[in-house]
Amino acid sequence: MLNLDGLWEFAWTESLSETPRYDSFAAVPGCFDAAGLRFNRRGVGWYRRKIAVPAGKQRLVIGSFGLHAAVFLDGKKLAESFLAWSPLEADFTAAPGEHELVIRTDNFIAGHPLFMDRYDFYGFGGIFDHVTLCPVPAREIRRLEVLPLDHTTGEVLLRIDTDAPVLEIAFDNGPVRRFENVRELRLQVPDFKVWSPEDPVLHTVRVNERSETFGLRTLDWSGPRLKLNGKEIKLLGVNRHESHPEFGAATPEVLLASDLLQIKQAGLNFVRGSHYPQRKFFFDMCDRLGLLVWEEPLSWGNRSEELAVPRFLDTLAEQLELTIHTSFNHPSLIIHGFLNECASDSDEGVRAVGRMMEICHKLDPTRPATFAGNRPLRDRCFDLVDIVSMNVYPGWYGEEPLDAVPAKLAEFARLCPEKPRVVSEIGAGAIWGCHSEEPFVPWSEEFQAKYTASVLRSVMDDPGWSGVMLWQFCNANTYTGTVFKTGRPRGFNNKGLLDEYRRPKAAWLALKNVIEEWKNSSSSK
Ligand code: ADA
Repeated sequence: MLNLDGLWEFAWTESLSETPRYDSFAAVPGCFDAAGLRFNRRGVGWYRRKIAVPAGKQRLVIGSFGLHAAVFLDGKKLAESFLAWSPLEADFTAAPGEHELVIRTDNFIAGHPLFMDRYDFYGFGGIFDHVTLCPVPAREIRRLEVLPLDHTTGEVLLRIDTDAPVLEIAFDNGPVRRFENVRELRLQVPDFKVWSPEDPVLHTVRVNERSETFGLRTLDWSGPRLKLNGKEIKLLGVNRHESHPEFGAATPEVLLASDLLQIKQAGLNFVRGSHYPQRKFFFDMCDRLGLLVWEEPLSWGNRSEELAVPRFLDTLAEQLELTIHTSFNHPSLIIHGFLNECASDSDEGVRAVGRMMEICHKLDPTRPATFAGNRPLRDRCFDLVDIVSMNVYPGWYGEEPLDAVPAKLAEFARLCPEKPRVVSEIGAGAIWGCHSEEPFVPWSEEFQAKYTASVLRSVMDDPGWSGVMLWQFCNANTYTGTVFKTGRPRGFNNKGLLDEYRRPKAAWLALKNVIEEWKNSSSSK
């Protein structure tokens, strides 16, 4: 595989129809509108370079991009996608030798099928992840999915999409076994070890030229509590955006790794990738750290009118399918999500959630699926989902005082008692460095710290909750123009437990202390 990251020629135009003049340079991966010359601007970033193409079929892959991308070889369009934050693949054959490669990305919101201008996170432009080129074998293994069936016996189901008549299969460094004309196989992983957050052991399986890493672990959501490897688990985690003031959504891997390490080291076991697909590096890191993940396609607060638009729904369904297939073998991925805070109290909501649930169940029977809803008392979709997920902000939005948080959470925990329930979002804003004395005022670090501790204690002490995902890990770029009750000072959603430069606020320390106390008290019981 050839990695094409590095220095590319760059052009900027205000519209898709203008001819680019490559009078500049840009780093790949990189956002073009996060900082510097084109900060906050909407337009088209053209990336150009020469590549040496070998003989035979090739596949160019862009790991992640925003918001719309197209790939051109010698001026001919090979592929185009609106599935922002997902990988984009372009297959081609060309005469061996040097060719001109252009990746055109734009961050226009108008006309985008999935991204709307009122979303509470910034729609960055650029190439967010690696660009690679690799040869495609004639009878390639197009897809190799490992479904862990039983963590006590090590049994897995392999689903293989290929035209190859003969399959040579090996686990880890074990012996190669030969199979003919099979597409699904139940096999026993030799010398298997179970994957868990405490002991995240990975296995590999190779089928012909393709190798996949996976973990042996099972999930059970048939009763009121979520179980991992047969044991009840409480998910304690954060929501996280791919966001940084300088790098935008193209967060460097060193930063991504440090974010995930901080989450793990704080004693948390969960991260929700809000509100779009996550990069491979993110998952590789979570697999190895033993962090559990919720992933979802791009969507946010969609109203019933939007849920009735075929282009919106079809594109969402397409991205959900791609996301499930792309992340399938990562053991850290335990929940498929979609349609954050959609109009789940409407007919359109019921139809849209029903359609997405069908996709999840069809493609992946091994994981539960859900959407994060924000209208728990009038939701009409709870019957459809595997886990009931609630985004609730008592004591922040609305009239309740901070002290009302435990009672409100206890009330929500009683909804849908037959299914596992999680608080998929909850949080309060704070400006880093803004302090107050008791009684704590909103926006101070102390108010947020008290809020966070109260939320965590309420969820940990209540067997009705299978988990909580605090909103949010760190401050994230959004729009200053967004009108919300309590505003978005400085163009950031300031509910981060850390600020946008990952400087901890008092709430981060409070969180670590509460978790420590909880772990000590549970181990002494
Ligand atoms: C919602 C939404 C988040 C964020 C949050 C907030 O729950 O899902 O993306 O906007 O509200 O900060 O108000």
